[in-house]
Amino acid sequence: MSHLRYSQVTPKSEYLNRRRFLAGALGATALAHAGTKLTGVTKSPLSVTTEAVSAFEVITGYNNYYEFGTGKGDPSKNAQHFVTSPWTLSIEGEVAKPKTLDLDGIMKIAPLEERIYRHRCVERWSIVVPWIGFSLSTLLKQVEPNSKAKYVAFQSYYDPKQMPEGKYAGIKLPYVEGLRIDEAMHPLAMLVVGLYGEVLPKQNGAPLRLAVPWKYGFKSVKSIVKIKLVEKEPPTTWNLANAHEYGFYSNVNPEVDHPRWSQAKERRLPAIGMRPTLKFNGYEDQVGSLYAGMDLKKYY
Ligand SMILES: Nc1nc2c(c(=O)[nH]1)N[C@H]1C(S)=C(S)[C@@H](COP(=O)(O)O)O[C@H]1N2
Ligand SMILES: [Mo]
Repeated sequence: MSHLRYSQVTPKSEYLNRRRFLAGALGATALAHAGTKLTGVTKSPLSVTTEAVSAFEVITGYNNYYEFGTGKGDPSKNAQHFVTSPWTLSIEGEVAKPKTLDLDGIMKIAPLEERIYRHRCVERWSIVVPWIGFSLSTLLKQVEPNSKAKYVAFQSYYDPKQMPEGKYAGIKLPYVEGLRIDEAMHPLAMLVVGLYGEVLPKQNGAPLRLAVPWKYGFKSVKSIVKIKLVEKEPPTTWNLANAHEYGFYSNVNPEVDHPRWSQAKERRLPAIGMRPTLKFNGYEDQVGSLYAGMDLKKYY
């Protein structure tokens, strides 16, 4: 039912007309919310239900995406001409059935679900996002990991021509990330193709990004081109940049401070005031057992 193809989504012109009508009635902000609508999306029980979803303008206007600049407003400004179609995703490494997928193939990995997740950046801001996608585990099972597959490595797209600001980012690109295989197989770990009912905006990591809601935001890698099952813990961008400040695990934890600031509190954008940060970002009941017996100060 929601095995959507890009060709099956509501024609953009029709959607835009509706949006223009609303924009006329409500003012200019509604026009910013004019992406390609995704249909046949079901609501997932894995959602946060009690907290208010952050405004579209906040989620799409305040971003970290260093390939397009280091300022929070840079990605929404600089990523708009980024070419995300055609796209090729390869899933390879320690698997029985490696595959490469185009955009249609990516949209057909699994039925699309809306999941409202908290997103907590290591810099102490947070938002609540209605992501659209499916569990990463669905894709991993399709390629049949072998017994050597202990970790999953992710790689972002990088093209200095399309991403000229990346040269001044101060981090090594392409952006790379990783998860332990049991973390990657956890149903909360999500591959994301949309938000707020629409195809993922470029500044949020189109066409495909990760959302790992119990970890700091930098684990949720954007514009994914490669997923590789590997035997050893893979290198990760922020750990390479500063191993003292950013570990491989990076689970949200109010009890483990960043060397330069406390992680006990956070700002829920656009508010200024601070609220307490929850252990595993509020997902302890679901994911706590993954880390049973681990020293969370050592494996930060
Ligand atoms: N490729 C890539 N992925 C990335 C980043 C980045 O700079 N490049 N920034 C990370 C950080 S620090 C955060 S907090 C989230 C931000 O996601 P958002 O802009 O959709 O809120 O993306 C993560 N994924
Ligand atoms: Mo972040």
